[in-house]
Amino acid sequence: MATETVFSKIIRREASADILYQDQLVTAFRDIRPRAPVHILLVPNQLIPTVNDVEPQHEAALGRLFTVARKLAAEHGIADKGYRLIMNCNSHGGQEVYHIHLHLVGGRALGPMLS
Ligand code: DGP
Repeated sequence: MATETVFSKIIRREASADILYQDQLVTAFRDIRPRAPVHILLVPNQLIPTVNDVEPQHEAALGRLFTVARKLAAEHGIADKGYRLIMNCNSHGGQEVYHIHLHLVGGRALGPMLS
């Protein structure tokens, strides 16, 4: 049984967050430590700890992360200049919260990803 993180509480609205979008599959809210003018986290409502735990039954929710990311990028005016989508996995990947999440980061030039 996977251990819940604060993201499950945010999804259930038991912990505060600036929620920008929610449906039956996914929730999107602003990152508490933004690295750029736009920094939004998109999470499946169901707890999946890491990408290593992804199964075919998760495909609908994971696909939804991208359609919502696209919508939020447009709404925040960063679609044309561009943005970065990042999903970290485990410690070497820099994952801190073990409930998978897609970072939508933009609003400034981000430079090379691996440096
Ligand atoms: P990662 O390193 O990929 O696991 O990113 C975790 C991100 O989650 C990090 O950028 C900070 C953010 N974060 C951690 N705790 C909270 C929280 O309680 N609320 C919000 N909004 N963001 C959080």
